[in-house]
Amino acid sequence: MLPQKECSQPVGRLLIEFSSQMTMERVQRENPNVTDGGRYTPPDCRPRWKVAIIIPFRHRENHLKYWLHYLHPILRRQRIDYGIYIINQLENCAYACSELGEETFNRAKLLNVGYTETLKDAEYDCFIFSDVDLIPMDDRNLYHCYDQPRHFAIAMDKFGFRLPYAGYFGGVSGLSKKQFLKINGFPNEYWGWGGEDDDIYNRITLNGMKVSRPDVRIGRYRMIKHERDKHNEPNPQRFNKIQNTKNTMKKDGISSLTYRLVQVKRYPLYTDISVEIGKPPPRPIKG
Ligand code: UDH
Ligand code: MN
Repeated sequence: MLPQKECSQPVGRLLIEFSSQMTMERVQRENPNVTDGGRYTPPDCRPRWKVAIIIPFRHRENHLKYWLHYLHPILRRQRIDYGIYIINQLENCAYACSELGEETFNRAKLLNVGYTETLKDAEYDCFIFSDVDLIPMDDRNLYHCYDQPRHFAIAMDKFGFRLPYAGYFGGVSGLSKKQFLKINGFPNEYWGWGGEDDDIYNRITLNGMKVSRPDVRIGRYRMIKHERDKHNEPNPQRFNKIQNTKNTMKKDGISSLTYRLVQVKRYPLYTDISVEIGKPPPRPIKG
């Protein structure tokens, strides 16, 4: 079995831009060797890892086109054995189907769902969790797993191509199955924007692991510019919650995950896993 390094044939720094119009037809035309559901296995070598790439998702169809346009060729050059999955947060239509009735977004819970559901599809042993709007600017940033949990998106344009703080673990990260289970997966109780990535970072260090990162010249990313989404407002509880990871991580995680699978749909370049994940508990009323 050849190690991944010898398989991969990266070209280095890439030109990433979002000004040209992108269509799914074009992306499909340009990626004929991707098989149904967004799967690819390199024909010429046997990679060490089988990688599920998991994207938390709601109403970002335009970003997804660019993501697929850039990532499929990169992953192919990297000789990754992979499948692409978007985990789409849907609402329970028995109660509210309108845009207005939509519940708060929950990124980390969707990622837990992704872990569980992709394992039903194939025997993945490596899970890469990527925001839909983040594109690597260098294909030497290899999308597989490492000895320690990996943080890939260390130098994003929106943070001036630097790590915003030492414990930052947001954007794109990757854990082997073993590493993921060791930290009981991700928290399910972070509703709205922020904090969940810091909680995951805490889980990693509290369990005696440390984060591995690429060289800062290689871990560069562009984020597609966007406004804050509706129903993903900053979570005011996040500062308190990340102080408590030590107490919460054993009960809140992959071991306590509940959701309702609505549908799994295989498209040519990705698999759509649509789920209902509920809503935040009612805030206690202070008297
Ligand atoms: N996501 C969705 N739909 C949503 C919310 C989030 O798909 O409604 C996913 C998506 O994969 C996204 C990720 O969750 O990339 C993270 O959310 P985000 O992109 O909103 O996070 P970011 O840190 O948010 O980029 C910063 C808010 C930007 C406000 C800037 C105003 N100028
Ligand atoms: Mn974003």
